[in-house]
Amino acid sequence: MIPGATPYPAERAATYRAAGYWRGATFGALLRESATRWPGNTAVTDGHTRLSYAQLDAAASTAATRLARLGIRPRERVVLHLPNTLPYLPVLFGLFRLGALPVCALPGHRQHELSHVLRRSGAPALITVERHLGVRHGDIAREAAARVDLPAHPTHAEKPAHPTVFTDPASLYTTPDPITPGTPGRSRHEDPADIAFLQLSGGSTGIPKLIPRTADDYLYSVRASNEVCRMTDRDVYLAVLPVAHNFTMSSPGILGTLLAGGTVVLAAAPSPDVCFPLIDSERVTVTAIVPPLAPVWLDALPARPALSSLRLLQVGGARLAPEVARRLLHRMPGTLQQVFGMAEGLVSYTRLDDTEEAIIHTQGRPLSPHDEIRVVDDGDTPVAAGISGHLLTRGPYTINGYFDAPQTNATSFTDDGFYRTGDIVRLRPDGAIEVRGRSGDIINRAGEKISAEEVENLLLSHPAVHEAIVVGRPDATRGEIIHAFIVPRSGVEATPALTAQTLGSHLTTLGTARYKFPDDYAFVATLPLTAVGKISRAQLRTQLAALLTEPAPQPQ
Ligand code: OOB
Repeated sequence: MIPGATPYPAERAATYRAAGYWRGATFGALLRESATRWPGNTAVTDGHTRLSYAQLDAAASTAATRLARLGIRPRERVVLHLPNTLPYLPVLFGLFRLGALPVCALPGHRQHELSHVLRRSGAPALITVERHLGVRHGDIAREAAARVDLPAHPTHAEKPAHPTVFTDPASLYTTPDPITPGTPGRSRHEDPADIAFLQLSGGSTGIPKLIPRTADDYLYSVRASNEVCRMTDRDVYLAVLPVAHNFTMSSPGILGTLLAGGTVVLAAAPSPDVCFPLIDSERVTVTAIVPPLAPVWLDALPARPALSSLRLLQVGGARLAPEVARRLLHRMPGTLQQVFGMAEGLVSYTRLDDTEEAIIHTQGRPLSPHDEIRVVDDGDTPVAAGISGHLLTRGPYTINGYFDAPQTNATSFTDDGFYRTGDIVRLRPDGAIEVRGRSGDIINRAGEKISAEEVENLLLSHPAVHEAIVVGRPDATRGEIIHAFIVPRSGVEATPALTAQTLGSHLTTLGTARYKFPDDYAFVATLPLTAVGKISRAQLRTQLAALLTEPAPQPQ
């Protein structure tokens, strides 16, 4: 196994193989098999250009060959920082076929996040586009790469000192390649039991953590998701959220669609004016959104028979208010499905034939009969049935450790291998999960997971900031927004030296993803402390709640 990854214990691995969950298939082989069964079906389109399965298969092999010629080697990590555009799939599968490990960065990531991810993964290369929707991704990536030093190579003195940035992903597969014909669908470098790629977590320790997934575990979750969602070769899946995200990638997402022989449609943006015409013109049957998009889509809902092809609308990534769920169920065509998942593994779905009550009020049941669920109190003791507690889980597609992070792993996993999800849940007698909140200092802003500590560290790097504490504040549309409490250095007044604007510019200079910027600031003289002298986020949240419920001062 690739160093830095924590393998599944042998006994559990044997159980998952015996149960037929882990079948020894690889990502490269998945695409080859679908291309053999459905060569002429459209595999992927952005609404303009189409690639059939045969074309996508050939494009992936061409990309694998070109990437190898560019110096990428099996087992090397390559950061993929691509928006939802056509090249995503040929490049992703090209890397799989080469036996290199894609590291799926989110399109919203900027210099700060990308440099961390490059450093942590040891990736010698990053693939992005020069520009997309007005953002200069190429510049961002080059700046990120310049911040990262690659270890000197013992024999190749001419090896680059920093990761290499590629900004023309389409050129990796668009013109025919003489070496391509005959390229095997499954490369000899792809090992189904070893790490095939890395996803990123929102992170609670200040840096995005790398989540190593094997083809065995991931493809099992995709196959099982296809069963739950009843995917067939007639399905058309609209990728609204970034393809890099676990929800879009695998629940059942683009991989489930490709496994079933269906068509993936890539949306350039999640807005109704982009997505609704695509749903109608491509006859989309399944799509997935985050809760904050639900009211936006509902408000824009045109008269029927528009969107009439939709049979399944999935909502997940953050808490869906029951009232919004009810409106979706009654006003959107097709069935509503709540999806509670995490890039670390566990995915829970409401089933297509669940009662209306369960679909509105629960986050469904775990995907696999072998998903082990524990709900425990602060001391790791299981709580009584029906009581809320911390959700711990392990199973056939949940990781056993973050990549190369022994310290984090010591606290994020129990001694017997359960992952501490950080979610507070209640288990109903019917086995359904109700997500009540989070225990960690993660802010869930419109489905984006933001580490309070990470934003605090960024704010603290401003010379005029003495202390910075960031908490989530309830918000009607986005679930939570980011509220920062700032203690200026003595002698520095909040204005003009330190304002929301100067801190915003500071975060921009650092290259921070926009979604991590605080929505609101409070400049204060001191912060409340806990009994042991730690800054009390809990107390700040209470202060904030009191502040928000107080009537606004009336003008005299
Ligand atoms: C998905 O994955 P991540 O890794 O971005 O975030 C995981 C966390 C969960 O631990 C939970 O706190 C929250 O996001 N979450 C939900 C939720 N779905 C995710 N909280 C309440 N209700 C839900 N339905 O977000 C993800 C991965 C695969 C499928 C779907 C979502």
